Amino acid sequence: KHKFWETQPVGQYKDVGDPNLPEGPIQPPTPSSEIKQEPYNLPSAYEWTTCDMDSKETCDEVYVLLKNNYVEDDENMFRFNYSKEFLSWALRVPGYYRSWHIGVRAKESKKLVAFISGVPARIRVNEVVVKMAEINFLCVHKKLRSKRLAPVMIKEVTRRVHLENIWQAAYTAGIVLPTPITTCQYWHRSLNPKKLIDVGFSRLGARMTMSRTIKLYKLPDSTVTPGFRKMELRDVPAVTRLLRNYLSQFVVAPDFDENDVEHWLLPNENVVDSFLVESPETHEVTDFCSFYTLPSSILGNQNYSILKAAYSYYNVSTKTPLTRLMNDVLIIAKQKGFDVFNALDVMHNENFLRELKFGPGDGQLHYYLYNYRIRNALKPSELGLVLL
Ligand code: NHW
Ligand code: EN5
Repeated sequence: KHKFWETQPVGQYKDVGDPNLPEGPIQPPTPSSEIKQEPYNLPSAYEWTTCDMDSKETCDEVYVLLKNNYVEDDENMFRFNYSKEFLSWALRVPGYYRSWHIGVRAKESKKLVAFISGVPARIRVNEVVVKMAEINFLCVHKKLRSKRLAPVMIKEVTRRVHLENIWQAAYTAGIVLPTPITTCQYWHRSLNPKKLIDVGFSRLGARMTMSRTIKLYKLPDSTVTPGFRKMELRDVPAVTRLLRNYLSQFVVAPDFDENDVEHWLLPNENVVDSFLVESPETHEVTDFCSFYTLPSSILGNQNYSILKAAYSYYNVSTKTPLTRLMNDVLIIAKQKGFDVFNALDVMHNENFLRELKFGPGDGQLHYYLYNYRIRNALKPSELGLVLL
């Protein structure tokens, strides 16, 4: 059934629940002399290119490829439209390898027709911190689909990750592959219900009018928690401590240091927004919340072309109840003009989703590890990792 994935060091369906298999790497590192030194072969009309994301032109080419060919919902009404600033942030992370930003061009026209990327990360699985690649933005131009190009791209990124002496990876997908470590549900909180209904993102509920719906989703004009403010550079040490302590309770979570927090969580306009609560009495940072900006193109609507979506990222509550913290973040997202606030049922998100009027979406997100077996599938609430 999975001609490619059957050959890869990932959890296989036949092994699910086998108590004799140990947790950890599925296969040992290949001796460096045995790592293939040349790239894999592409069909003869295509060639590999390393995408220099420092170059405006290259960043623009990747942006356009993804804008026209990346992930859509199951009814092809919306397509992710990651911004250039977002791609630059997501790919140029602390310690990144340029060689892991891999494109495929048509030899003749030099047009970029496919892409895959990896970035380095330290991810803790139970007690063990593992150096991994986070693989994302796998995309093949619509006209080149179903030609088995994706397996070649995956093998090529794997080879280049191995060359850096890294042997594990983490990735997510909307489709089921062998074998998820957990499956998460997308939830959506309407901020601009009229537009969401007009573009077909959402529907008028049974026995609901538009004006009742607008009233249902109304939010206050300003945040309510005393000491709630935007995160600043000087907060990096305190946020790192707060976040490391919080993430330590999950089975799988990133091992963030101050450098990582500065990159991933310091506010970056139109890319990532972060807020915290500083106690008005003690000036201690007690709570933290964040979201990233990922608009979608609206395919074939007369009136609207972009859906502005915010995605819940990392949130930590120690003093302010999580529901109150997230209500403040919804207020901010509404103020900033987002149409919808999305979240997965990871970490403690279950505790606020229903109360804050999120509803389940029609999409799921499956999480995977490459060359690392875990004993038992996790519950989404045991997962402390959000990939972009
Ligand atoms: S998930 C988003 C993936 N991108 C999209 O959905 C964009 C729209 N679709 C496309 O561009 C986030 C194409 O449909 C793609 C497949 C390119 C998806 N993950 O070339 P063929 C990520 O970026 C398998 C993994 O004919 P295609 C995460 C499929 O099961 N495998 O298909 C990426 C089949 O194998 P099988 C996927 O439609 C993680 C084979 O590809 C997949 O023209 C990558 C068919 O290939 C997916 N999303 O192109 C893995 N979609 O065995 C990283 C399909 O079933 C692993 N396939 O026959 C780790 C590597 C690093 C290790 C380091 C130690
Ligand atoms: C990860 N790095 O399907 C990338 N999105 O629910 C790969 N549905 O937006 C992962 N179909 O339910 C890709 N509205 C996996 C996700 C692919 C995109 C996707 C889903 C997630 C989505 C929307 C629109 C559906 C349009 C028709 C949806 C319902 C909202 C409603 C609001 C009011 C309360 C109830 C829910």
